[in-house]
Amino acid sequence: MFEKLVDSFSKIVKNLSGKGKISKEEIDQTIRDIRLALLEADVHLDVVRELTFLIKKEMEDKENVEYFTPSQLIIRATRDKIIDILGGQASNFEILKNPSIVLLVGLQGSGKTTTAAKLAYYLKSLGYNPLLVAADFNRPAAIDQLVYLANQNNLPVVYDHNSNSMDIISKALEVSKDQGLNPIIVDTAGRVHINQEVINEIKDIKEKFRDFVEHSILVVDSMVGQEGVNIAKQFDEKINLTGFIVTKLDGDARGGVALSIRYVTKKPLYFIGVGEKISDLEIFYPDRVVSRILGMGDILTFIEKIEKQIEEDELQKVEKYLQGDFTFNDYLSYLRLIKRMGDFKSILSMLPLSMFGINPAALREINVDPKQIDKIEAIINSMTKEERRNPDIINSSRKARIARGSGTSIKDVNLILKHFREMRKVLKKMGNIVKKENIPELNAPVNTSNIKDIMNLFKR
Ligand SMILES: Nc1nc2c(ncn2[C@@H]2O[C@H](COP(=O)(O)OP(=O)(O)OP(=O)(O)O)[C@@H](O)[C@H]2O)c(=O)[nH]1
Ligand SMILES: [Mg+2]
Repeated sequence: MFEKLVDSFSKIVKNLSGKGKISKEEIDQTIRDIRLALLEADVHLDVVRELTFLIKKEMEDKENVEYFTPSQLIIRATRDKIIDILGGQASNFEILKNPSIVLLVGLQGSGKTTTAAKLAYYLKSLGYNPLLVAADFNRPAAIDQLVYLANQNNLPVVYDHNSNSMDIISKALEVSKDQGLNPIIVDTAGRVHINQEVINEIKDIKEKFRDFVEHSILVVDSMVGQEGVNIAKQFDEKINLTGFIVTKLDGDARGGVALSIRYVTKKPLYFIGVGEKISDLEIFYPDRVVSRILGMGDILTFIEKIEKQIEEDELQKVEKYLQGDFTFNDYLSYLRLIKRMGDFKSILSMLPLSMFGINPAALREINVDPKQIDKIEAIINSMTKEERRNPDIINSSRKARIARGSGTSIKDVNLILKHFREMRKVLKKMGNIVKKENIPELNAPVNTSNIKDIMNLFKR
């Protein structure tokens, strides 16, 4: 799985290794190589466009160039941006209803029946008592296939060759109630193409059992390549899916469908099928997938070390702020740091908060919207050098000019000024406490609600 990408990326990195600096042309060439590598691995065109755009931006970022060599930069950018495209973290497959129906749908041969059994087996290992339902009345052998898999693995299954999909699901609901089995995993009929018949059947099931259907999962065969994403999109538009499982990744050297489905549909890829055995179903972990693709453990570790160093450099800056030396330029680099790190948590962990009796865990919920930061950046960029150094000179006519220049409103500018002043005040206050007592263990009181208010500004 992903062998093609592993191969391409190792070549791309090899081309750059040993280089201390690269030209604009070399960046462009690298981006072209990445584009080709992704396309050859069946990654969807929309995803290829977005990824190459983001990776290029990251490679051209002046701050990055200061810290990383070109080959490190490319690995780092690729790692971060693919993880972003994949949604960051694994999507948690939750069963909240009781009874809960999990519908598995998909084209013929995509792996529905096998996956139904695998999913039941997996959920059983978590402590659930799942119930399988054979609701594929298209092909008589389909029912036998599920029953066989269920019996082999000690999984309860409801079936009846002389029934139909609606009745068998009703029956399963009764069994689930009588025997305390949940969730109910339904194997549905596959078709060669997406047609009205298959759509109607699923729609009818969803309608009739609407109180219980918690998941409608499309099972997609990785081997169908780019087409898999189109199938996913069409199914989703017609029957509103809750997520995906991509199968047969073990036999596919490309694997682009698994990398594209989430970005294109904005719905989670919960699991991947990685073999024919009952246990060959894995949670889709974006970071593990990316480590596998890049396959460069030692370089990744080295990059993490540098990132740590950057954090330490930032910590030194914080000390400067604590001495009251805080201008809009600092504020801007603060914001950029926040944007780079994605949220406020990392910044908070760098501030010696516990020293001031503030529990960093209490602030864990705070997140920053990067779009909001772009807006604040625009405002600061519209200030003159003098205004940035000494914001107290910003009067109403200057405010109007700044708002116009940044395409924002005076209200926005006021909000940022207020935030800046409060931040400066708090930093100075922290600094004074450190200076006065000169011992780190002190339990100095600081008004924590004030800090929370400031942090909350970013939440809007
Ligand atoms: N290698 C591999 N084979 C898989 C995987 N998932 C399913 N298969 C195989 O793919 C074939 C088709 O799987 P099924 O589960 O029967 O597919 P289906 O969607 O139920 O097919 P229909 O009922 O005919 O629509 C079987 O031979 C499975 O063993 C996987 O993750 N890896
Ligand atoms: Mg089947």
